[in-house]
Amino acid sequence: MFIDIPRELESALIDRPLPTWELDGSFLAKSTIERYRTELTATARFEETTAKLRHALTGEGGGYAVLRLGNLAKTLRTDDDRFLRLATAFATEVAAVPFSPFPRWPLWKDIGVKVDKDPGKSSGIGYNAFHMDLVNATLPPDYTTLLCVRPDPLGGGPSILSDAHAAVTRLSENNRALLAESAYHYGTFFDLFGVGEEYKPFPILDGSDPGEGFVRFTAKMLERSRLGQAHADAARELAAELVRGQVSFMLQPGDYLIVNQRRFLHGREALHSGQETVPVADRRLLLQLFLRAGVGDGPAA
Ligand SMILES: O=C(O)CCC(=O)C(=O)O
Ligand SMILES: [Fe+2]
Repeated sequence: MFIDIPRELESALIDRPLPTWELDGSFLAKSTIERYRTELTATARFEETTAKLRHALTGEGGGYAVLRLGNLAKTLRTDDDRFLRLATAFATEVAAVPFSPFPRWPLWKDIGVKVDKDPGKSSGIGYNAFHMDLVNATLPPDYTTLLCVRPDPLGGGPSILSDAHAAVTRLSENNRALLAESAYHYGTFFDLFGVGEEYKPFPILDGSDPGEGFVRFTAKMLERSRLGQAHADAARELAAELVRGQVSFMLQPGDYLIVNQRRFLHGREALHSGQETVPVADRRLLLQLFLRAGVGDGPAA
């Protein structure tokens, strides 16, 4: 699931600066997607690399990929827009439209480290349990993507991933039946674009095939939502199966993790203790971008 960029593609990409992107509402403009595509499809080994990426995300047993953009990041600097444009161009090759569900945020959203925040939530320092992003929206992003600018300098915080449908097949029929009931809820829903309506309460399983429907789950609800006993127990079983099937790895600078939310759930182990001693500017930093599948027919919202 790790995809290297061939050397000749790397050097071609460094020599081919992409223009600034434009937005159409909260979606990347179609004209930008077309422009990036024309610029890059002519580049040696680009199509072969993006085909690998699509296969990793949607092929049998697949559901996530890490595109290793580290050499490009080093040459172009991760805080340079040129590098972000390339990452954005790769994202569109997933056959998806990048968008920002948060009207007040730029297309790429910072996930830094905040020592005062709920440790189990985004940018907290603790264990970030298995979840899908925007779980309580009727139409969550098809893909969530995380670009690593800086890993935890103290060496913590490996990413965790688990095949959600595989975990579900290991549950008892009784638990699966409970998870299919509209008995779950999580979080707040406020001022979001392109992800449908608030879904509350929702069923975790909706009976659709792997790769089609979501396993609409966040283990964070076990601590933070009031759930009935039987439904909570079934959700706890699912959380345990996700952990049993997990893979984990440390994102390196320039690694671009793309997760197909219809197949895999993601999370992160705790950062190393002592974050308060690390200057803010040196702490772990990721950039997050969401994708809506279905290119060609414009933004599906
Ligand atoms: O910090 C990470 O690696 C994951 C963050 C995450 O999943 C989120 O913010 O939704
Ligand atoms: Fe997440």
